[in-house]
Amino acid sequence: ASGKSNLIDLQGANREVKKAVEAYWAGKISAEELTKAASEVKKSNWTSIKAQGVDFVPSGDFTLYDHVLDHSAAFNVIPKRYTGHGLSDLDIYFAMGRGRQAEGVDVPASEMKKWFDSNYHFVVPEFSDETDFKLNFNKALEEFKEAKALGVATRPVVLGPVSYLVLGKASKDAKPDFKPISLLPKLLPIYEDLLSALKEEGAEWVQIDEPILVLDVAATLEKEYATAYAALSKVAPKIMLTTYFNRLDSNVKFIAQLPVAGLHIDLDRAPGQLDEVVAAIKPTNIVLSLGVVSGRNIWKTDFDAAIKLGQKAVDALGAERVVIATSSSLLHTPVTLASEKKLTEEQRDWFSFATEKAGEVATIAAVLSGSQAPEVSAALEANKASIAKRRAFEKNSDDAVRKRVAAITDAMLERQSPFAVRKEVQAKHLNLPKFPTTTIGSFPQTKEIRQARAKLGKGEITEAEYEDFIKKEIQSVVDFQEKVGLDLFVHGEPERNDMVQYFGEQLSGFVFTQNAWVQSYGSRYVRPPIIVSDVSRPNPMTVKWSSYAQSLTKKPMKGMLTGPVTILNWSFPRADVSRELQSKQLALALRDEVVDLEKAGISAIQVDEPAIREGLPLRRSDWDEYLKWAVDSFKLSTAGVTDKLQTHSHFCYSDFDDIFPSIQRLDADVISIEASKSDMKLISTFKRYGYSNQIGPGVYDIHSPRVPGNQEIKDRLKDMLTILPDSLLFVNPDCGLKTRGWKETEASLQNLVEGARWARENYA
Ligand code: THG
Ligand code: ZN
Repeated sequence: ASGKSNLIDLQGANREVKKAVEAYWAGKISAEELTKAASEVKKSNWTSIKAQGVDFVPSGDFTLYDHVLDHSAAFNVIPKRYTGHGLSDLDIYFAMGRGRQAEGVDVPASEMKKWFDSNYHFVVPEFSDETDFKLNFNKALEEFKEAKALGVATRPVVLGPVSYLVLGKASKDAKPDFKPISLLPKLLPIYEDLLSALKEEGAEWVQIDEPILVLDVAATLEKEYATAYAALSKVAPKIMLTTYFNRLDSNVKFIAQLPVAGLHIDLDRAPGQLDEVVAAIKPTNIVLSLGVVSGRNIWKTDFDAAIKLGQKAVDALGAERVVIATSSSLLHTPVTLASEKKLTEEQRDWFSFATEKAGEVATIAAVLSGSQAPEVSAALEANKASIAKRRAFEKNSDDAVRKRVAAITDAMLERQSPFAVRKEVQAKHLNLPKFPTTTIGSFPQTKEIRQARAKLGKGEITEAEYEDFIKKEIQSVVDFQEKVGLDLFVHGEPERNDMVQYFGEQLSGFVFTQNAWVQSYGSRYVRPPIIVSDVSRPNPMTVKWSSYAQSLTKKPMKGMLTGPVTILNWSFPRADVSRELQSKQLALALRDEVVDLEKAGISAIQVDEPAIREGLPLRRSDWDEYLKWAVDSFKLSTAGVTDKLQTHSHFCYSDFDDIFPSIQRLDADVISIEASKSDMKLISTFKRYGYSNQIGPGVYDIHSPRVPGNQEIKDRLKDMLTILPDSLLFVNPDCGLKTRGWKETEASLQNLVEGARWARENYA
């Protein structure tokens, strides 16, 4: 067995790539300086991974924005709206990722989608029969050479042709029945050029990612896979066909027949698939790469368990046919534990970030190769001790919390009365006009707010001074909403950094990092908190701010919380208990908060679940189980109130077709959804299924600084009202305003309020 690791895209321990990219956008550094900064990060990745003892160091996976977008740029999959403006190739690339509005150019960003079940977003390629594939540049080759010049032999990584096409979508001008996969014959020659150039340059292996192989849809793509890999294997270096995030299931039958030299499987997510995969490839010469070190969590690998799996494969296939690897790209984990100065020794000993994981891969591989080296034995012993200590800690359950979870009843999940009754009660209590206007919760997080928080962190201002500052911010957000004439107010969330971080910090059972950033999209990063033990709420979390905000106005103030499923999905969860248990613990903590908010005089509370869709298992056969506990958790968190309390929820990026009955089952009084980009398709879904509660499909897209025109908003409302009953419609933007500036926020919301007034007059 030999070491290996399929890292993608480590962005530098201090977010060097983010900083350089944003500096480039701001015109502070040149394209050359950006390239240089990128090279530094690549160099440090290659050398540090190699230093950890990994044999197969990946290259070609580095990105300035998104690795799927890199393929689109390289393959000339560039929608026409981005060309012809005289932009450089680099600026076209960024325009596709984030849009561009400057110097007479006004193009929106391409659509982004969640990357499988992760919190990473990729830029969706757009295809049609007009797509004119060309190899504009060979990034894999360039980076292979760049690493070679530094003395590091690497294994280039590319996204495979079938996954690349299937992850994309038909462009707006494509003919109605167009399917991106129909372009495979046209795309394959591009891959052949790319791969044969790698072989000529001396690459022994290439890693070709085909993550689609873990989805149900792969079963319908057997022919395409056979055609593609028959063609590619003729010209490519040895192909390591790489899958991750789930099990291959029956797809393994055709996968084992593909002419590839290696197959990588995820044994972190799906350890149970090992026997079946081994049996399927045993008669072939395929090398099996075992993803035993998790690319998705931050827990130290249990070497004994990993070695057991590895030994099984070695016994069946022989050591020369087994490779040890991380389960997936390490894009989803922070760069290095070395940056964490505030963890206790005990906590530090539990974790392993990307760099440390590369070392784990090397050690496990060394053990399986029969190494007797003293440092290998020492690492093995140290791991045993760490794992034992963590297991001992895991026994410290919070009995009160466990008992409370065990005592959850069905009645606790239901509101006192059905929606139809609640709607009447709330109408009287809240006294909102028809077509009520509201926002999703956050208002612009200005530089001043970030600075105040930073100053508090550094001790440059006192807690009291910080609170005064936040109060002033809330006051000004309230004044603003009075002035614009909104109906249901929010306090603006100036006190929050990232919402998940904010709630995690106030709940017990979480641990925080200083620098454990993970890319969410482009130059945007999040720092997921880590759930390490049973979760509970020591004190009210938001009551102080919400009731202060309510005291400033006669308009109803919406309380603002993040839901249990989203907190779970956007944290690093524990690995020793189920996600269901963690979600229910979070739900009980939030339930207490919701009840306390009502007691404090708040009459509407929004519990956001933007991540409920992304947490959906990748295989349909696993959906029901997830949806049951996910929906139950949301209901548990919101159902402890009287009929007077109006519950809201918000969902981002939601493709609801699949999970509609679950959205209905949440039984929120009002939901707001991101609909402004998906052209009413989403709203039709609600019509088709007959959604019965109130709904606010976003009337404009907040992800861009563009101000929606007056008429544009009226047109949207008109469209919506052809589908939705007027008594159910709320009027709101499609997401929170935190990343926006005040200027466009004011102009946009003025138009929004005007739109609602117009609707009131015309749909009386
Ligand atoms: N929180 C978390 N995950 C998320 C979102 C979130 N995933 C989906 C979506 N929202 C992603 N959107 C963003 C938007 C902005 C930022 C990150 C993710 C952001 N990040 C700052 C940055 O990169 O500069 C750093 C964070 C900060 O300063 O607070 O602005 O809302 N968990
Ligand atoms: Zn949103």
